[in-house]
Amino acid sequence: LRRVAEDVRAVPEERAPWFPRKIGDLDKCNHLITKYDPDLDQDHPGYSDPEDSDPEPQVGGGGGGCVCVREVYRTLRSIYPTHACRQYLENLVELERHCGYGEDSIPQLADISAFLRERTGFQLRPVAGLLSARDFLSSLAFRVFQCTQYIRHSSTPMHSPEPDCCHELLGHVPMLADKEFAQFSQEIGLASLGASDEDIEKLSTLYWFTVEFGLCKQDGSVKAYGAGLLSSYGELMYALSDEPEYKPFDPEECAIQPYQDQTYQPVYFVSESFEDAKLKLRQYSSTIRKAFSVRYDPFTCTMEVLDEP
Ligand code: HBI
Ligand code: FE
Repeated sequence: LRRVAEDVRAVPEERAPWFPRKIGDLDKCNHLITKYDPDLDQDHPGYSDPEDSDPEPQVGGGGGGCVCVREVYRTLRSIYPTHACRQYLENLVELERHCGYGEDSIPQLADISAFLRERTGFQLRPVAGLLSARDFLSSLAFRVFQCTQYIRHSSTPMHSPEPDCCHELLGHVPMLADKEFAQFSQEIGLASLGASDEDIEKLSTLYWFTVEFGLCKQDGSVKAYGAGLLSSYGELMYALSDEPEYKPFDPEECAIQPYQDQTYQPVYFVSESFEDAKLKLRQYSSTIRKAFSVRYDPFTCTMEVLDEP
């Protein structure tokens, strides 16, 4: 009997992993991973914080600025005109005008979410920390961006090991207000639904080198559109210097490029345009083996699943 049970288990799993089918299912996409634990990781800026001291202010937006946020904003803002892509700059100005972006305030998540909805239909949803790649990517399929609200440790204003609200609001939000980029982001999400762990890993790497650390050509020079770059003064300067290696964006190659999150990237991928990146991603996604295809219905906020076995 035991042998039979083992034989049965050896049959490859046919069913695709669970995935959200309606926007409310995102309530179940909340698996946090503790990759950077301030209690255990000696390199974490919060490592030596006494247990019972005041934690960093858990600002849910809407508060006055703090010294840390002011420094981050002021420093980064000064190099955006030369380092950020055109779409980023245009949207940042809009966010400064309409959503209270600036060095002296932390805008409300709800206001930014309303702004994004009007632009691209993206909405922000608060999340407590780093999510599993599967959960994080699947929410993009619904044009939902899971957004942290805490602020980085004040001892390291220029760096945070985990995504914090400076990274989300300064790195991601202005790009999510661009139609072409929003479409690109959603399509990574759609490709991830029901994908194998191996394909999630590849899509995650693709996400890393585009949405987080992507560069693009613009008016004869190279500019940044990746959120990891646009929220890190040091890496933004480095990425556009002559130190790192550049490769033309190719999803196949990008998806298996080794990366690390401890220091700057040794290599960056440069897209011709968001339109071009989107078409290449689409071609790549069509090679991911899945027994079904999905289509998002924006009227009902549900996934239509086609050809399901
Ligand atoms: N979780 N909250 C949150 N924010 C991110 O930016 C994020 C995440 N989980 C995984 C992730 N990013 C990426 O590194 C990819 O694995 C998708
Ligand atoms: Fe990010």
